[in-house]
Amino acid sequence: MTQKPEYQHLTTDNLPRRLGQITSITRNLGLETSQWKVSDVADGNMNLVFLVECGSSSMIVKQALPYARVVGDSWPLPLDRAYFEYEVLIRQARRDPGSVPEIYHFDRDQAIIAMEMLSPHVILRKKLIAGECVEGLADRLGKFCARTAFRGSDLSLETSEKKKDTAIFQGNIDLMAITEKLIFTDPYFDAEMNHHTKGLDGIVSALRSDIDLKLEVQKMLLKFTANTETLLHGDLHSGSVMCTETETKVIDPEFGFYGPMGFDLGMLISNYLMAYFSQPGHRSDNDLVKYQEWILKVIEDTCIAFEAEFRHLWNTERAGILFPKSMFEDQGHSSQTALDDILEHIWEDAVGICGIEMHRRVLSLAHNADFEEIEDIKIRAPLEARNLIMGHELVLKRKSIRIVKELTTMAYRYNSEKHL
Ligand code: SR1
Ligand code: MG
Repeated sequence: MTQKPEYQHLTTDNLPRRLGQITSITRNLGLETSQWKVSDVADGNMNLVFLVECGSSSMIVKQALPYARVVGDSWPLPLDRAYFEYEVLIRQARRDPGSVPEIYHFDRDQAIIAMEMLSPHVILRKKLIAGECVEGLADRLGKFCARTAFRGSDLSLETSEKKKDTAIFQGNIDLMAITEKLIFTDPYFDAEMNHHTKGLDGIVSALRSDIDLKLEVQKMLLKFTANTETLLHGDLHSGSVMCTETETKVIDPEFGFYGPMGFDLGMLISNYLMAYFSQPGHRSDNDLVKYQEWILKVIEDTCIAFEAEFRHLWNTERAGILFPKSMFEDQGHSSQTALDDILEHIWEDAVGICGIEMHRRVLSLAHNADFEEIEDIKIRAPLEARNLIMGHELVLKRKSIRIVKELTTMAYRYNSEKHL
């Protein structure tokens, strides 16, 4: 019996030797490994990422480390997160064709995924910080959230497929535990890895003293742990999206899990809101107003695209175990009230998640560059304050904020208020 080679992490030096005999890779890069140019382009919190180029060909090689890159080996993590990422990517490619990079090679034991190099795409967060617009962004991601939410749910899947798939993703234990801790728990007490900008102490302490807020956050956590409505990306922030001026792709679904249908939409809106609030730290008055208006319009249009696509799929593809046509249309009964109810429930969850994500990116371990790159903390802290307080209002009022316009109007109001 041949033994599987032991896990070994890739380096810019050993990568050509390690991958140079894999046909699906050499088909793209060629057999002349001495000509391969390998660069370390890791940028996120978790993994190794290499760009491999040969002439006009290129690909991305991603490898999970046995720990979280951002913290080091004191925080061990399973290599199998690469397996979950791969499994999500192939489902997303099926459920929303063209939305994710093409995969060339996957090695579960070595935790390696080799995939299409998206070029000249740039991480959306960088574009938002630089004040760049992306045509079609809202439509693309609104549809992505709707298609993956609907097509991975009991509205679409046959019961055995859904249950088997849910069982597979229940194995992504450690990454779900990170979300449970860093997103839903740590921001609300003085946890070890927390940090926040000087000047925010008063606001942070008020948030942590608000028992109603903590209760509502924990109710949302219960939904995260107990609802298996659909397969989610699980980490759909603006660092998990890559764009050109006109094209948008989604990357990095290693946090994939079965959970509430509003989760990805809520996290995405939250990251747009943080981009919105942080803008005064990145540009002058001249461009500021126009660009902030564009971000709010993206939020509104994303929700419009989500709803339109979800309604379309409900009417044309509803073949799963939930709300079967045999109980409604086939008997001449409309299912539109049920659809309205489901959309309302998705929206309520999205608003709740949105508020919680706004808290964790300012209080917990993994802050985002939108605020962090504002070096002057006298400018940064008041902007983060607006974000924290609006997050609070979103969590508590998520049942009464009925439409996206109410959310963007609220953001517009906070953007002109002084909370510090
Ligand atoms: C240690 S991981 C911290 C965060 O980075 C990932 O991108 C997720 O957002 C996670 O919560
Ligand atoms: Mg990531």
